[in-house]
Amino acid sequence: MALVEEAWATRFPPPGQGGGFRALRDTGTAGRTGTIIGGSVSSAPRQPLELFAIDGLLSEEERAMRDVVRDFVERRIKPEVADWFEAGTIPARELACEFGELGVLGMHLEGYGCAGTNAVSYGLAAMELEAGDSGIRSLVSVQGSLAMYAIHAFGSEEHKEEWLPGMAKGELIGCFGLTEADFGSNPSGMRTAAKRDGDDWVLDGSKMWITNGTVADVAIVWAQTDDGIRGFVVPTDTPGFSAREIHKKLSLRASVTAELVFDGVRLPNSAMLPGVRGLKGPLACLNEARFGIAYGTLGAARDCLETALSYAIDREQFDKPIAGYQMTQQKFADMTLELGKGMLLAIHLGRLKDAHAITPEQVSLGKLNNARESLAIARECRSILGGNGITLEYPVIRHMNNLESVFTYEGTNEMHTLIIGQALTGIPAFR
Ligand code: TGC
Ligand code: FAD
Repeated sequence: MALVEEAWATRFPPPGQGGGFRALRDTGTAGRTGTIIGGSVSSAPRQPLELFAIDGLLSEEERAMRDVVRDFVERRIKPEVADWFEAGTIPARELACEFGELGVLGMHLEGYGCAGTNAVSYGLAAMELEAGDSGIRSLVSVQGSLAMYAIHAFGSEEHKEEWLPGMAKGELIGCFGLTEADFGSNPSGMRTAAKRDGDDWVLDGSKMWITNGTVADVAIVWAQTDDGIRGFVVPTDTPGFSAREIHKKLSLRASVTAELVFDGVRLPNSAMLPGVRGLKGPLACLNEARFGIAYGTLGAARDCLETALSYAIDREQFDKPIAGYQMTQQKFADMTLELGKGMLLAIHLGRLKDAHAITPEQVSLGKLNNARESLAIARECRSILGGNGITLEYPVIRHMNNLESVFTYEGTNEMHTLIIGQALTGIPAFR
């Protein structure tokens, strides 16, 4: 059983039935309702999210799962990721298998070898992975939330049995091709097309900026057909399929990004995802990944903030720690507020998702706010590290550069602003 699954299987009582706040109250750590714990502000440094007592909002099993992933990231990712980033390469296959053992690939999906956790646990895992590196979280979220989710939600039983168990183990890697060079924010204009030829489909076109593209065994490709946009399950060894890695990136360097080309790729009728037609298919997959990003970005921001805090406490200028200056403390207080508010929003969205009550607009609130604020936190932390802030000796500029991609992918800041604008006014302003 994968580690995450084991933690989940422990099945501690959910909040309100012995876990969460009630457990804290019963053990006397939360004080009585209406009382304020302690009479003064502690002079011992505290971590930002501790100030918000976030752990009290999580069940024991959610905390246990988060800690399993955090431990893996500390041991396996953090010691190596700066070198991967500098080299612009990752051991993707090796990592995928390790993530499979950990149980985080498609962890919120039910059956077919997936762990079947709740949405909050999935979000917390994304957060811990992105505290390592956004590129590492991307590997996992493209696999689970985009490629596996598309098959799980819209695939035939044969698709699910053929692909999902191997993908959950990390033995098979997936990618998700929606964006094209000329159609990013507006995927409805895509030119990649699948045409009928007898019983087969023939796929022609290309996709751009595809995470995991050159290491994938299977690509979920969205294409125009006579019947509107449809999704296709494309084994990457099919003749006519090729992938070319995109180099010279200054962001998401510990991630594989590729262009996919389809040159007369012949596919059987059964390659089409039968469960959805139209742009709502890929957009439904994006809801899953955007939800994970609302949590994930906070992991990168938390790592920046913790790094900057410890740096500022140690670093002396004018004979005292730079953390002792009011302007630095204002920066830390403001960043902690944004991190904590982002976390409260993410947990709220997670609870809505677990209650099957979340809407796409609400996912946009999380993606927009948390990507934007995490990027702002990373930039501020970079300045606190001074000259040291520009080297890979510290994780901050790596997170900062990565978050530039995260700000853009899965819907840019502007697209999510317009989604929220449409929800508020009823007027679409995309065109
Ligand atoms: P529009 O006319 O609004 O909608 C078309 C159909 O889709 C439905 N719909 C949704 N369904 C599910 N979830 C959503 N979030 C949905 N949003 C819309 C809608 O109801 C309609 O259904 P129907 O039945 O009427 O046909 O479509 P539009 O062409 O006006 O586009 C709207 C817009 C701009 C919001 C959309 O195109 C968009 O979100 N653009 C951004 C594209 C984007 O996010 N691309 C991401 C590519 S994948 C990626 O970046 C992976 S990064 C790696 C990683 O994740 O780590
Ligand atoms: P454009 O759409 O050209 O946007 C450029 C600018 O114009 C943005 O600021 C945008 O907000 C603004 N703009 C566009 N339209 C409007 C408007 N109507 N109103 C106001 N402003 C507007 N895609 C996939 O399908 N699969 C993947 O796995 C994947 N992985 C990625 C990995 C990385 C590292 C990156 C960088 C991208 C990835 N993408 C992937 C693509 C990503 O989703 C797109 O880059 C993103 O959707 C934006 O599209 P674009 O780059 O074409 O920018």
